[in-house]
Amino acid sequence: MAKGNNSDYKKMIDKQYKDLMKHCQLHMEQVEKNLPEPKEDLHELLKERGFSRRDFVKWTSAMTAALMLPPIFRPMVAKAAESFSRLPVVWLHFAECTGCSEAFLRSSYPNVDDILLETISLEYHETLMAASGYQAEKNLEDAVKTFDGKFICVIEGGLPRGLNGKYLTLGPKGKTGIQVAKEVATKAAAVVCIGSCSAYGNIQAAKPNPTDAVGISKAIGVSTVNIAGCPPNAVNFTGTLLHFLMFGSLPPVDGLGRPVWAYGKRIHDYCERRPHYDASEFVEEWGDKGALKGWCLYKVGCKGPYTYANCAKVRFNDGISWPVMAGHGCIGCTEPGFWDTMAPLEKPLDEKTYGGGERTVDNIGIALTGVAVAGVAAHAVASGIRHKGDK
Ligand code: FSX
Ligand code: SF4
Ligand code: F3S
Repeated sequence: MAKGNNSDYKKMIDKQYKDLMKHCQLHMEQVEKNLPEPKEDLHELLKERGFSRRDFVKWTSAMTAALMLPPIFRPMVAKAAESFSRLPVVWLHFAECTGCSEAFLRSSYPNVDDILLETISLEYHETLMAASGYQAEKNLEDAVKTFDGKFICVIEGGLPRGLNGKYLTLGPKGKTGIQVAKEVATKAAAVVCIGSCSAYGNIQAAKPNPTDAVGISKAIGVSTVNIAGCPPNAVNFTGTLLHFLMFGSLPPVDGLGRPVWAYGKRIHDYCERRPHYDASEFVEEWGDKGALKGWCLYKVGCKGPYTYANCAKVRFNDGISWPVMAGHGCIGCTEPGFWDTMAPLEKPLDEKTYGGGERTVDNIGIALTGVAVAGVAAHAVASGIRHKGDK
C-alpha cells in the first residue's frame, strides 16, 4: 500500500476512536447523572481482598485489550468498573443448575472480575436474597418499577414451553417462567443471558427435550446477549456489562447472540496444544504417553475445532487453568445444543459424516459454525434497536 494511503487510513482510524471516546465520555456523564450513587467503593473492596492499585491497573489494561479497545480507553474502563455498583440488575433463575451463579459468586481464588461482581447492585436475585414468597415477588415488582428501562435483566436458565409453560412455575401466585420473563425482560434496558441454558436451552433442551425447553430469546421473542458456556466465564460477563456502562449499548454479537470480542474465535485457534495438532501428535487414549506429554486431545473427543470461545485466552479461576489445559478436551459448551451435536463427548465426531481426516477438521469447524458469523451484522442491528440505553 502506498505511504499516503497508510497515513490516510491511520487518520481515519484515529478519528473513529476519537469519536468513540467522545461518545463514551458523554455517555458516562449521563451514567453519573441518571443512575443511583455507587453502592460500593471498589477500591476499598479490592484493598480488603489484598489487591493493590497496580493489580487494578494491570486488570484495566487486560480488560481494555480483551474488549478490543486501544489503550486510550483504559481510564474509561477503570471508571466503568468504579461505577459497576450503580447499574441496577435483576437476576432471574429458570430451568438450570445454578452453576453459573455459583461459578461467579463462590470463586476460591477471586480475581478483580469476581470482586467487581460482588459490587453489582442486585435488586433481585432468587438464590442470594433473604426474602421469599410474597415479599420476594414484591421486591421484584418494586425493582422493575423503580428502574423501569434502566436495569439490566440477567437470566440464568432456559424456559420450558410444554404444558403452556407449567413445567416451571414460580412464586406464590404460581406464575410460569415465561410470564415472569416477559414481564421483566420487556421493561429492561437490556437482557443478558448467563450460560448456555438461558441462551439456547442447553441440558434441559437435550434430546428428547420432554418439556420443550428453549432459550429466552426463542421463548419470549426478545433479543438477548448470550454469555454462552456451561458455566460461562466471569470475564465475558463483566466485560459485557462494562461495555454497556461505557457506551450505553451492548457489544456487537455474532449470529448466536454472543459478544464477538469474547466468542469471535475458536478454542482451536488459541489452544496451547495446537502445535501438537499441527504435528499430528495426538493423545490416543487416557493416560498414554501423549497425554503425559500434553499432546492434542482431538482423538479423545476435543471439540475445540467446532467451538467459539476465549477459554484458552482468559482461562478460569484467576487464569489458573481451563478444560484442555486440565487434560480433557473441550466439550463445546458455548455452542447451542452441544449435548446432542457434540456427542459422544470423548470421541471425535463421525468423520464419515463430517468429511473425514484430520486435515479437514479446520474446514469442518468453519462449516459447522459459519452460520454464526453470517448473522453478525443482522443481530448487531437488532440488539442496537432493542437496547434502550443512551444513543
Ligand atoms: Fe446452565 Fe447455569 Fe450450565 Fe448450570 O445457571 S449453563 S446447566 S452451569 O447453571 O444455566
Ligand atoms: Fe487444542 Fe482441542 Fe484443537 Fe487439539 S483439537 S489443538 S486439544 S482445541
Ligand atoms: Fe466450555 Fe470448551 Fe471452554 S467445554 S469451558 S468452551 S474449553
